[in-house]
Parts: sequence; structure tokens; C-alpha cells
Amino acid sequence: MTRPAFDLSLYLVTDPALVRPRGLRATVEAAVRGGATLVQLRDKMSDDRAFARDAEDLLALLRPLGVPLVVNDRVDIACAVGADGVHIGQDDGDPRRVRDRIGPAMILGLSAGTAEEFAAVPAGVVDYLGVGPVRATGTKPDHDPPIGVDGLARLLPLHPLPKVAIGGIGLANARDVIATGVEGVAVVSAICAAEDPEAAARELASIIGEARAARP
Ligand code: TZP
Ligand code: MG
Repeated sequence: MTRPAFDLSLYLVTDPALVRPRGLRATVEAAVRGGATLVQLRDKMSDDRAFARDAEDLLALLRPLGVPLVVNDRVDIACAVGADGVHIGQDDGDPRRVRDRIGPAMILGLSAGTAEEFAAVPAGVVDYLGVGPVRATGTKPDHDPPIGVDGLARLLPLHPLPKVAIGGIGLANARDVIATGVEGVAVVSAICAAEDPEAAARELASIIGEARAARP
């Protein structure tokens, strides 16, 4: 069985505090209406039971819309609820072990932000790389040093996998980020904390489309 098709263009990563005023499901629903192409459930605080409930709720919303749901970190829950994929970081163990656990049919994403981390990505195991942080961001207080748009551009040719940029990306810099040639942008606050998440997603999607069309 092969992995579901996925589109990294506008990748929404959720944050439990930032979605709170509107609710997780309503925020994701609005973002997808606006043009989010992929969704990651990311919540470092909730217990497994609440996290699994959220994952099931989002799957029920997203499956009929054809938008895949990726689960951050919690591999067992991702498998138990039938999520479309898992996203792990550099401190989450060997991606080969995670692939063994999830099998061949789920998407596996890995965060990588340096040439060394790119070089260490095992072949044939991971489906995409999350690259960043592009800018400093309050959304992930323990983030690695920012690589900047220039750093992103330098890293991209070093690995053939599709890549999505993350960290401090919003309306002000999405165009420059896409101009590097990266497949897409992953955002948390630019959508989750927006007054109107649907409008924010629509505006980002439009910038991404324009910036991609303008690439040489
Ligand atoms: N990984 C690297 S930076 C980051 C994650 C999850 C947070 C990005 O949040 P924002 O609000 O889009 O800067
Ligand atoms: Mg992680």
C-alpha cells in the first residue's frame, strides 16, 4: 500500500492555546476552507485520551475533504486513530524505527534544520522534511537558531525530499520563502491566532500561488 498523496503548499500546524478562543475543529475547518492543504495536530500538553479525541474529530472533518491529517510525535495514537501520517523531530528517535511502527501506508515527516541533519536523513524512510525555523517565533519557545530565508535557500539543494519551511512565516514573508523554491510553508500563529483564520489562509494560499508562478 502506498502513502496518501499530500500537498505541502499551505500546511497548518495547530496550537492548543492559539485555537482556544474559536476551538480546534472550527479553526481547522476555517483554515481548510481558506486553502490549507495539509493539517498537523500538534499539542504537547494534552493527555493521550484528549489528544486521541482531537485526532478523531479532525479526521472526521478532514477525510471527506481529502485533506490529510498528520499527528505530531504520538505515533501510537496516530496508528490507533488511523491518521494519515506522523511528524517527528530530531529528538523523537530513529525515523527508521518510527517507519517500522507506522508501516508503509502512512506519511512520515521529519524536522531538519542543518546540513548535518539533512545528511543524516535515512534514505527511503521519510516523505518530507520540515525545515526551519526560518525566523524566531514565540510559538515554539525551545526552537533552534533561526536559519533565515537565505539559510533555507542554501539548505534546499542538499536533499531531494520535498520540503516545507516553518517558523515565523506569515503574510509578510511567505512570498520570499516560496521564492526559495521550497514546496510550501507551515504556519501556526499566522492562521491559528488570526482574527479570521479562513481569510488568513486564503491570503496565504494566494501569495503562495503567485510566488510559485513567479519562480523562474
Ligand atoms: N517548529 C519549528 S518552528 C515551529 C515549529 C512547530 C513553530 C512555528 O510557529 P509559527 O507561529 O508559525 O512561527
Ligand atoms: Mg516532536
